[in-house]
Amino acid sequence: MKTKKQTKQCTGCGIEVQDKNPTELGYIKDFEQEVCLRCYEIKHHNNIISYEIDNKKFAKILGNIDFQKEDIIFYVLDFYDINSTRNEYVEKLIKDYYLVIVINKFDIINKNVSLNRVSKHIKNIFKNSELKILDCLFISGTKNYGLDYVYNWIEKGLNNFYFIGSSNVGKSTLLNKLIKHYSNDNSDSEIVISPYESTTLNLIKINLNNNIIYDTPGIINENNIFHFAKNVKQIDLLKYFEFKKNLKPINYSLSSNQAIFYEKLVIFKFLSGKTNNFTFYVNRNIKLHRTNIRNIDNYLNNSNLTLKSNEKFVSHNINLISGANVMIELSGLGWISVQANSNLKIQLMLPEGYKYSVAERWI
Ligand SMILES: Nc1nc2c(ncn2[C@@H]2O[C@H](COP(=O)(O)OP(=O)(O)OP(=O)(O)O)[C@@H](O)[C@H]2O)c(=O)[nH]1
Ligand SMILES: [Mg+2]
Repeated sequence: MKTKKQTKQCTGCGIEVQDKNPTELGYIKDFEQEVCLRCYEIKHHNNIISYEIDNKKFAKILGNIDFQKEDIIFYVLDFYDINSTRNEYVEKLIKDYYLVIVINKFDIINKNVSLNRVSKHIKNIFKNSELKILDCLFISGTKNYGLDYVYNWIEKGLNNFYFIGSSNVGKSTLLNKLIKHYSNDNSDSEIVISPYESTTLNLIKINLNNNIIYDTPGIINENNIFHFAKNVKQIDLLKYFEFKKNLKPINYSLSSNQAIFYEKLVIFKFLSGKTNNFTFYVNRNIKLHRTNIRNIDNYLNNSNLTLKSNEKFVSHNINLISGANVMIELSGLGWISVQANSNLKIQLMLPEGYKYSVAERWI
């Protein structure tokens, strides 16, 4: 991999390096080093040094990109969190340019999921947007699914290519894989990736077989439940949200007045209706617990994951008519699918400000 540098940039995150202050981003001891202290720690010790990172800077960096008409943007979204990893500001910036939607992390779901249904869902999501969508790809950067589809676009053009999307959707992982699989260059330099937010800090320009590709910093998805959650140490907290294994849907046949807890982060209450099946697609690290609505207070006292102390629950009612077949989407917590066999009243207890959505069933 070659990066052309005007000033010296860290090859891991793109930040301009400096040798003055170890407590500021971009620190290197000596200018021969390729990566800054923060990237070194992530790469070699799986440790994040916490710095003040201004998310607004990333918006500015993206806003300053001088896109050209013939450029192609890969708009990367996280399959587990398609709605919340979309970003209104970013979509305004890229609406006049050609883009390919890349739904990453497709490995988290069983392979026999119907691609037709998922594709239809994506079309529905974007049906009212002004984006100039050329294609939609389902891929997995970590498991190498669909890399060819991405590279086919790159191979075709003399354009610049940009990988854009919220923080943590896997842009850098994907770029590293493209370099590893398709580059004729033997450099072993890699962009640093991590499960922490804001890993990439600036544009990183890469020459991939004479095609110019840019990795970009991602804006944080503030709606992810992760931001409302508290655990003893930050590192522990992350473990609940990382995907080491794929999703295992959990079925519950619930009677009215039963509730499912996602630890102490979200409560799903089935208020009324005939006994009904509900399928919860959630990261295995988050434990679900079923109880009667009457026991809610007892349960809330004994949970590992809780809301941050200043957060409180707000209730939202969802009424489904008999025959409805929907998925409720919770950012960072996956989906609940319901086929209503009678009229159902459901209540979600969510942290204040946290948004959910309901869509026609797509899995
Ligand atoms: N399960 C799964 N995890 C993935 C995939 N791609 C990336 N990840 C994980 O997602 C996390 C974020 O990956 P990055 O490549 O650093 O994400 P990014 O979009 O570059 O993030 P920023 O640099 O913060 O904008 C890491 O823990 C990756 O291992 C994928 O296809 N499947
Ligand atoms: Mg990155």
